[in-house]
Amino acid sequence: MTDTVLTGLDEGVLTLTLNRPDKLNSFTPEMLGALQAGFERARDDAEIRAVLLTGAGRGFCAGQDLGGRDPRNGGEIPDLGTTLDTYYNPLLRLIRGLEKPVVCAVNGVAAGAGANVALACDIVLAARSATFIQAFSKIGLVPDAGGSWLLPRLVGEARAKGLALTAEPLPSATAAEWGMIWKAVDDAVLMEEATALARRLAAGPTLSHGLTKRLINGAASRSFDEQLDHERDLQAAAGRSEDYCEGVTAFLEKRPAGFRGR
Ligand code: T3D
Repeated sequence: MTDTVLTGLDEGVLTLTLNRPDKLNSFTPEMLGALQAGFERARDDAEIRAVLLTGAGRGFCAGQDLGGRDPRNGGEIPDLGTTLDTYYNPLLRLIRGLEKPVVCAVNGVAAGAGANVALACDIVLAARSATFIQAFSKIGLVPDAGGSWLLPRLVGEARAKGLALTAEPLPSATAAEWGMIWKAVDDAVLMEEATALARRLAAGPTLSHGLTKRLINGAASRSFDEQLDHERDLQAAAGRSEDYCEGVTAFLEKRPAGFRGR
């Protein structure tokens, strides 16, 4: 892993920090590769029971590094479908498919694919100073990184189209009011709150958190009937976990549960 994404593992939480602050952490291929490697590590390492994603400096992420897309330098513009296939889509699939909670601490502006990577995380906290910008239309592109799927589901079609077509910055407090993110918090306490939340989740019943994420991620594409069947199947699996036995025992013994994530 390179220093464009910093990593740290503490109390079961893998923290991934986007680290190109002078360019508002805009994504280079190297950085996207490093981020993908971080999420693969989270998927494969049983010690990791939650991920915390954030950015260094005053921005969270300004999307694709446009320095690498300069049409003036005579070079060929890459096929953007190929870059999505190579870099963004595998990353988004990893984040959504990871059966462990992913908390995102949006510390400043989140634009383009940067906004949509944040929205793909499970619980998004944002600093009050942060804004979300569907910047794509400003440069003649369409929303990507899952945004065209996530946005209408999070905020409804009218607001999704408004955000995507105008590229107006949405303040984090409004994003929270609209249900686009979990909450907006004072800048000074963002990392404290996000870290505490990620640690709490990492100490929780990881298997059931993963199954819950699977249920909710897929709910929009299933009928009510299908979802009831899916709940039945996943509840049966959760009911066979060590953490379920521990949870019920702890309740009956009137003590806090000591979940082990399996
Ligand atoms: O290409 C593909 O593979 C397809 C995938 C596309 C996915 C996408 O994400 S497309 C959308 C790309 N992102 C944008 O269009 C956003 C561009 N940035 C901005 O509009 C503004 O920077 C912000 C609204 C995000 C923040 O504005 P502000 O005024 O707070 O900061 P700034 O002064 O514009 O930026 C600070 C520095 O970061 C500046 O560098 P400098 O001049 O000090 O050396 C600026 O150039 C740099 N920066 C910001 N965003 C990018 C960037 N450099 C490269 N790429 C960026 N996206």
